[in-house]
Amino acid sequence: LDKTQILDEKSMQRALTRIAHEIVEKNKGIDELVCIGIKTRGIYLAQRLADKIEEIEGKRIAIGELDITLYRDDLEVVANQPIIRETTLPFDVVNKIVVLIDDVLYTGRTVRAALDALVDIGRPQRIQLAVLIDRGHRELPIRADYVGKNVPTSKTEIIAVMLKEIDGQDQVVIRDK
Ligand code: 3GP
Ligand code: 5GP
Ligand code: MG
Repeated sequence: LDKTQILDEKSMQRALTRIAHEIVEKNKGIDELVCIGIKTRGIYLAQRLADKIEEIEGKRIAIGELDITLYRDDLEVVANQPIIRETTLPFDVVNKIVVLIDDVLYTGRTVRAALDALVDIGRPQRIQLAVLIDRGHRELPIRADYVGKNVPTSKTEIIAVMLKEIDGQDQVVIRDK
């Protein structure tokens, strides 16, 4: 099983630090800004970005969670229709600038489902997307505003995103399934 490291702990931290700065710069501060993490690892990435933004701006932004389940047989098959399982948003999204955060962007269907859920809840002023890895192969007209690293992949490759909070270490590796 061939594995190649794409990000180590340091480079992951640097990528997240850069994205935090980009978010603050693009939005000219953090007024009305909220972060929403998508299911497991996006939630930890949202917390880390909020930490970094707080270091930069001296103020904490609100964080929410979206749990999106994909109908699929296994990891190799990303099915057609992701559904929203649980949503924890301790704030009103109306007129907010919402930054959605996920670990990996692939077909774009997860993000589309997240957008659907969001606009059902309320009408944000603006929605942006931040991902740690963009692995290509989009099946919908969706792109990220903030990208940790673009990683061209074949469809048979799998990107493993490991975060200290759940995996005991920070790194991203690419491997063939
Ligand atoms: P996450 O919940 O932290 O995002 O989908 C369950 C987990 O499996 C996800 O973790 C995701 O990182 C991981 N995963 C690895 N490869 C794939 C893949 O090809 N498709 C999907 N949907 N998830 C994958
Ligand atoms: P999409 O809906 O864009 O096809 O896939 C995005 C979701 O599927 C993300 O939440 C991500 O966790 C997961 N995903 C898709 N491909 C990969 C991959 O190669 N590695 C990991 N870790 N997650 C993936
Ligand atoms: Mg994910």
